[in-house]
Amino acid sequence: MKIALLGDIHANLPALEATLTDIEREGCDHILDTGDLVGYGPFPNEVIDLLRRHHIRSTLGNYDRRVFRFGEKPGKDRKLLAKDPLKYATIKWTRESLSPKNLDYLHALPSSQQPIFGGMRLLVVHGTIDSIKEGLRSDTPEARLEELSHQITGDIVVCGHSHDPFIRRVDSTWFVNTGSVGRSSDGDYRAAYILAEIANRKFRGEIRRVEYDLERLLIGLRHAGLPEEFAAMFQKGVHLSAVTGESLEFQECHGQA
Ligand SMILES: [Mn+2]
Repeated sequence: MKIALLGDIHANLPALEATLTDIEREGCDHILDTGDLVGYGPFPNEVIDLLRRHHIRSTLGNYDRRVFRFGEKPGKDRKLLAKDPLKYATIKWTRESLSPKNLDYLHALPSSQQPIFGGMRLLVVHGTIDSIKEGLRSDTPEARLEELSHQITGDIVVCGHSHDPFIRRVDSTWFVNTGSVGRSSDGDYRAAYILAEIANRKFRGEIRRVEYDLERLLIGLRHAGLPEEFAAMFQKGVHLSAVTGESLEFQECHGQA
């Protein structure tokens, strides 16, 4: 049985479309999503519509949650604006752009899923069972994974959030991070997902990277009037702080000259 494990799409429609084409070519039986459907990208409605059309089972991510909570507590929103104006900009824009139907869809996403495939129990979360915002990485100490493995009953933990794809095994538990379909941060703009095979209680996984139409994404960003830093982030495949750090550095150098 082939299963595609993906997540952190972040409203990047061209990346999701290219990934689904690759998944179809591989002939997957199921697709599971670790969440963060929206945030930063200019296609939140299109991404949710496509996921729904393909009956992809999504999990709640921290951006999904922040978007539907936006406006609930004005003090919290003001705090976000002061601390992280770019994050605030994308949350506000996404909230205002989403159709009521798709906002309801985000609201109804489960914070975890526990499907069983080929006799193996999966636990799908955005971060970890402890926190939606805990990002497991390829270099997360093994002791932390061990600790988490003792808290669960599953055979395979499928997570996202860190945008750092990996497949690791600690004792008898597999930890799989899907990486990010829409907003990779390892310097390679391409989409990432995991192609998994489960048979006779055996798991095998492969990290896939998929090219997509970056230009179409950049045009979408411009049309939406989203901050220019987002375009640089997607284009370079880096974390947002890397491009804002760069532009600050540039301004400083410029100032001195
Ligand atoms: Mn996240």
